[in-house]
Amino acid sequence: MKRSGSWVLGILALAGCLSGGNVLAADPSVPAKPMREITLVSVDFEGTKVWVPGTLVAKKGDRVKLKLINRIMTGPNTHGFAIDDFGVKVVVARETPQSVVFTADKAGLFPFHCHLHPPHIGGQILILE
Ligand SMILES: [Cu+2]
Repeated sequence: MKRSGSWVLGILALAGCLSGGNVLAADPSVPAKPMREITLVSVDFEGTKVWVPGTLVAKKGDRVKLKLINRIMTGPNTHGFAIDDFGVKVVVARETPQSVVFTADKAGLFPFHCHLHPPHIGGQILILE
């Protein structure tokens, strides 16, 4: 008897986990379109200004929110962040993080860069089909 009782408990626990997952998936507060949030930091790496990470990934149709932080402590107070293919162009002051949202409405590999300083190393965003 005791053995079958623990079976029942095990099945109930499993059912609870499964229904819990279903409840979360059906939660109406979860937006239909995912918002993909990515934080980028501009740093000085041994004398080279670079946005990190250098490669971002999203899926076509995603809303992409980029949080941009300028942590370069020397030189100009501002650095730029631009993705020309998506009309993104932001100036980020050292003490003032910025956020920008855009829709990844086309797939492909698109460069981003600092539009204020051409030598500042940018990167790329890969939008998957
Ligand atoms: Cu720059």
